[in-house]
Amino acid sequence: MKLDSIKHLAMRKWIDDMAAMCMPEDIYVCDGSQAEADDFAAQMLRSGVFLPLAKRPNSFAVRSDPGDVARVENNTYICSRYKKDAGPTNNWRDPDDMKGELRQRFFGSMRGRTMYVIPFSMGPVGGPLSHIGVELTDSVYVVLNMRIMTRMGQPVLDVLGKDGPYVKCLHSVGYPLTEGRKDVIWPCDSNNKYIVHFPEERAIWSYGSGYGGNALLGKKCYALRIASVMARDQAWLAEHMLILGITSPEGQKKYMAAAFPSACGKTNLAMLIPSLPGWKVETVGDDIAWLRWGSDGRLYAINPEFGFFGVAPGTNMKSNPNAMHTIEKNTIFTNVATTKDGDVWWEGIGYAAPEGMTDWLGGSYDPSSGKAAAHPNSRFTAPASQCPVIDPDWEAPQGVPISAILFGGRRAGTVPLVHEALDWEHGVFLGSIVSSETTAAAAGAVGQLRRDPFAMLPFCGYNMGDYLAHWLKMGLQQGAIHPKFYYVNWFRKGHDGQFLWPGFGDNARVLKWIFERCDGKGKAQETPIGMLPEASAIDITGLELSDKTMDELLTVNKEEWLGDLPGIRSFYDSFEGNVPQNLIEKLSWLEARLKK
Ligand code: GTP
Ligand code: SPV
Ligand code: MN
Repeated sequence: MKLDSIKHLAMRKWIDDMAAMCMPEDIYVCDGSQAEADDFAAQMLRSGVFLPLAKRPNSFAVRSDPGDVARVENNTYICSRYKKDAGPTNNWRDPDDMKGELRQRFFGSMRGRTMYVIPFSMGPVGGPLSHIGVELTDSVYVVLNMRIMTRMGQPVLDVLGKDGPYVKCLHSVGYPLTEGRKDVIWPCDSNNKYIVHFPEERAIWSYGSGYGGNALLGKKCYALRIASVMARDQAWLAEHMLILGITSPEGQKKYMAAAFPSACGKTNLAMLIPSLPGWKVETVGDDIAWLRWGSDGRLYAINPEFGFFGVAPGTNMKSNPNAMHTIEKNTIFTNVATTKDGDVWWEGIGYAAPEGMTDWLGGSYDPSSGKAAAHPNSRFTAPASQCPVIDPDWEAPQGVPISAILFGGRRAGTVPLVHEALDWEHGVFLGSIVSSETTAAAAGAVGQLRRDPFAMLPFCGYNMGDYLAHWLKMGLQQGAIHPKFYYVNWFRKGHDGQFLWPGFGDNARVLKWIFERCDGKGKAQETPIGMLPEASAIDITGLELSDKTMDELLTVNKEEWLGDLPGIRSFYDSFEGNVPQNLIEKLSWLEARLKK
């Protein structure tokens, strides 16, 4: 579509201004239609960026630049007016200084390319909990991924009308095609990445990367970092949470949300097939939840996304068959290995690597090299509607009512399989002390333990101390029917270094206990850290788990917990008085209980 099709004059002016800076050869407004997407895909096939996959209709594989494979937290900035509003866990720069520096980067950055205008809605178009954004990008890969991940195109412009509010998202891969410069498969400026948020202006400027959360700006940049600020201002919550519906054999259904850090099991839990007969899980979302109190006092959640940008390695017909079916067609694979017969492959796909594979770097795969064929953060982008267990209410504009909120992370020790908070305030405390070992979802070392409150450490668009205060305040809402809070850990290891808990479909056994607890049933005993299931309360029929293993999974090791407290305390201290007093007192309360 031509730029004239935009009736929103302020938006036109913004696009003109950004184009004057970035100097694209052309501007194109995306209508979001299938025909348009087909044209783009054909263009990508012709240029060799997309590799066709004979085994999967309308699906493609893409290899990124090896220097652009994950989110870059060191290059991610929250440019609020005051440094204090970004807090100690975010990189901060003065917004004007940063704009000045970025203008130089964006100056002429789209030369020789088209600037695509992507109007997108986070949440069902026009829904009461939905919000709109417009991304300007010089990457067709981004356009095609955004079309899967968000509701995109003309219907969004229609909702905006002549003057509706939207978040301004500017993205350039930073690889202008100036005279003589040839395009490459994965253009980027990998040594000069900037993922920058201006929360007061509700704007995002992203430069130099084409990968995932760095470039698909509706996802982490908007739906978490900018939305968390909107949510603080407007009394709602923008969270790094999956949403699932779970139905008991008696036909009773509850919805649960769960916050786990990146690559810690959200997609898997959201689509799990319970190993317990008669139980059913359905998916509302796998990564992000926007929550708000409903008029009936319950907490309602929507999934603002339209697709899944899921971790490929480890996904197989045993661990996550629903994901495997979701990605049978209409899927973009990034940084996986490809097979001779036109399919994809990754570590943990469930069968041996076929002969003659090409690895994620484009070389021939040598199994004896010890190197991975797929990048550990290789991903699939697939429409949520293709998930065989997508929840019938996954697009309900008002959301689904949440009965339980789970926190979790990768902890080899200390944290038991599951424990329950005593109340909302204790629940917020549990969320605030989540810690997890780092994964390949972000550039940097893997396996390092860090504190990651609410799995939001890299995604909170303001001071995390204020964020915790916002959570406490949300609980004070008059007439609110509070969900219950849980802290789970699927990743506890035994002395042999093996996971103690089978995980995946067997996580339903823990969900069952949570379900029962929400109904005032399910046996629990009080411990210093909260309510733990009695050993017999977790249904392990059909599992070969020794009593000793269950014991290990469900004990509170006071020494280990006491060993964790100094780290929590110094994390709290780093906020220089900005962590709510109630939480600081909860920490002393926990210490006293552990020492008793
Ligand atoms: P992001 O998309 O980065 O936010 O990740 P995510 O939280 O959705 O993680 P995902 O479900 O994709 O899982 C990441 C990795 O953890 C995959 O390799 C999974 O196979 C593995 N995993 C998921 N659930 C479990 C579990 O219950 N136990 C074990 N041992 N591994 C799991
Ligand atoms: C995460 O890192 O939590 C993701 C992947 O979900 S990305 O979209 O790259 O942020
Ligand atoms: Mn995520």
